[in-house]
Amino acid sequence: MRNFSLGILAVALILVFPPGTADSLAANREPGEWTNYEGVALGSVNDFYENSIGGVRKVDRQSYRLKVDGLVGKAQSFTYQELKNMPHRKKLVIIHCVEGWKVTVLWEGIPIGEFIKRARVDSKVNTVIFHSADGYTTSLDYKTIAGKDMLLADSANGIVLPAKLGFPLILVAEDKWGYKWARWIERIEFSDKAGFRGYWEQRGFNQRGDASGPEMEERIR
Ligand SMILES: Nc1nc2c(c(=O)[nH]1)N[C@H]1C(S)=C(S)[C@@H](COP(=O)(O)O)O[C@H]1N2
Ligand SMILES: [Mo]
Repeated sequence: MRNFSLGILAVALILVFPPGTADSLAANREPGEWTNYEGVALGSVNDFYENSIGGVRKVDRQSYRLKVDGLVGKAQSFTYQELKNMPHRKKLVIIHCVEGWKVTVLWEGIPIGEFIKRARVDSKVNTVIFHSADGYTTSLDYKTIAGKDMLLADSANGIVLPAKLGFPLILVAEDKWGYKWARWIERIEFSDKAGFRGYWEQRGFNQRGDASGPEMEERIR
């Protein structure tokens, strides 16, 4: 009788709490994270595999400044509060890392066009270089980033961008490999140095970084 009841209990527990269901995934989400957007299931900010060059940075909200400079008519500096007050847009974009994982996230942030407008970018500019608090750098072609009006996101899945994902700002480098998604951005440099190679690009990763294209540079050996 006793073994029988235990058996029933075990079956009942498996029925109520099946292993590896949506519920156990949801339990790993940060409080307040959206799970769906316009019918699309979102991943979680906790689905990222942490692999930063110098570990997660904790950027101080009060002393933080975003510098926008280089070949511009008027260099800019923004506090966190000033960034929050700028126009924001939402975009649903999947991030793909060369290591083989991807996450679907609803990003919200400031379109790069807002910075281009305020800084009055020079016509000689062909490259945008991102400088991050951990010394990381990466660059994107100016026409691509301006054409897609890429976001500098300060929010992911409806919550404030977590430190792990790059608080206060991550570049939502849509259609580009994860290494183009600069996190903890503290400087946006408008440049004419198309040959500038960032941290991973110097180590052989493809300069264009198209997620549909090669991971490694083919010409550099
Ligand atoms: N500042 C900074 N940004 C960065 C990185 C980094 O090390 N430092 N890593 C890049 C890489 S390789 C990826 S895939 C994405 C996500 O990084 P994660 O794999 O550590 O989550 O952030 C990108 N942005
Ligand atoms: Mo990556």
